[in-house]
Amino acid sequence: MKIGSLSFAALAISIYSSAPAFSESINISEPDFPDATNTDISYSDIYSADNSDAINFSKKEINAVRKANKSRGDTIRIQSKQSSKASPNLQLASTQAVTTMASPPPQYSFGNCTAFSLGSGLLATHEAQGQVKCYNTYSATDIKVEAQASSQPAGVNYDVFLYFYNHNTGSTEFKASSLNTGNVNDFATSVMPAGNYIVYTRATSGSSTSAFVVGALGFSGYDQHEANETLATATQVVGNQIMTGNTDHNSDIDYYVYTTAADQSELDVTFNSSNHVAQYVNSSGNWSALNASGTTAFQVNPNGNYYFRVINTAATNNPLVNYQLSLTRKAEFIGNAQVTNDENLTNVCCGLDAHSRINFTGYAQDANHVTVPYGKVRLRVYAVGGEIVTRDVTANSNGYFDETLNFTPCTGGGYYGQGSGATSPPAFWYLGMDPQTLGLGFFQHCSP
Ligand SMILES: [Ca+2]
Ligand SMILES: [Ca+2]
Ligand SMILES: [Ca+2]
Repeated sequence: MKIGSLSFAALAISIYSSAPAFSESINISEPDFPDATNTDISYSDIYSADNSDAINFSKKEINAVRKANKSRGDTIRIQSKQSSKASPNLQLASTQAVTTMASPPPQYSFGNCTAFSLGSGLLATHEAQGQVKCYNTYSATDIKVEAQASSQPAGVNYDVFLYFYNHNTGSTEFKASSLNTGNVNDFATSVMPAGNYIVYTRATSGSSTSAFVVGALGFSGYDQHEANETLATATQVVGNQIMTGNTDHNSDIDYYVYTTAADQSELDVTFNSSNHVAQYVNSSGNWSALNASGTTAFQVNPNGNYYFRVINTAATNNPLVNYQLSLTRKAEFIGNAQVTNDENLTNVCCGLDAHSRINFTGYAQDANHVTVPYGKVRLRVYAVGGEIVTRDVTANSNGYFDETLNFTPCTGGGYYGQGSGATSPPAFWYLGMDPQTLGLGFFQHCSP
């Protein structure tokens, strides 16, 4: 800060006990804009085990995808010239609010910035390359802010930077930037605390007397993973996780990056939503829709980063509709396996006897015996007469399954089978994912 540091520090201390003067105007100094690009993102090749679709994509291709994605059309309303020059309304805390933590910071004016209302925009120009301009806006509640510089004139590259003005410290805190090259739209998105937000535009390359649009939209119905609008800000996922989210507005995009473990060779992806589609990058370097139903098994490399994204497909976006994106390792074991029979037959020995059916319950588990949501397990019954009943079961979102297998009742009386051995029917009725440790024996009860 230039001059506001001391005076504003005093202001901050008393902010909830006495109202700041309406005319209080803060001058903020121009920050050092972070110019880091997203080229340090590493990608790994991904293969779909379902269709052997080899997918190779380069950083360049990813950047092209991101650039194309960023040309989407969020529009903002342009403020009238009159309203853009009006002083922001101050929302002053009362004396009684001194102990209320929920009180938002007051709205300030900033002497070297142009105020605009959140949800609207201004027409602005950059007349010289390298020029920086400042704008400010405000929200009395926590909100997801998307600052943008759109309708950039031909031949220029303007960039946008989004900051939060911390009224306790008097400092501006960097939140997001958008550095797309060329005169494409720039969107810088961040979830913000209530308070004052500073937007900068910079004529990174070129200039023009023609106006562009600068402003910011605010979205309140965001999910816990926001703001994840770019590959660089993708939500990190490891192990076995279900990511539940929504689209807070029509153009909300949710990026996720799954990092495989050192011993991982498969990534299982399941997606559920009535209003969204999940995508991954296909062999052409383009985003490709994931199967709408069921699980897609991708062959992956260890220690790789694999990107997914979710977008709204409903004609009218509904922030109340959640999606579920399940990203997991392969199921390799069954945990807490339980096998029961409700035919009220008499146990004959060391196992369970059944006449025509057996019920299996348990949890799908990965190689580390961690529960796998939507994990696939294979159940198998060996009945007398050489009958083998096999069923592939998909666990639910908790990794749990509950499945009954039916088999042909036998006649002739007596009992068949015994509870040992893993591969010799009919001795072994149930073959789990790990026959060495999960073997369970049963007897088929034959009617006279
Ligand atoms: Ca740009
Ligand atoms: Ca979202
Ligand atoms: Ca998002």
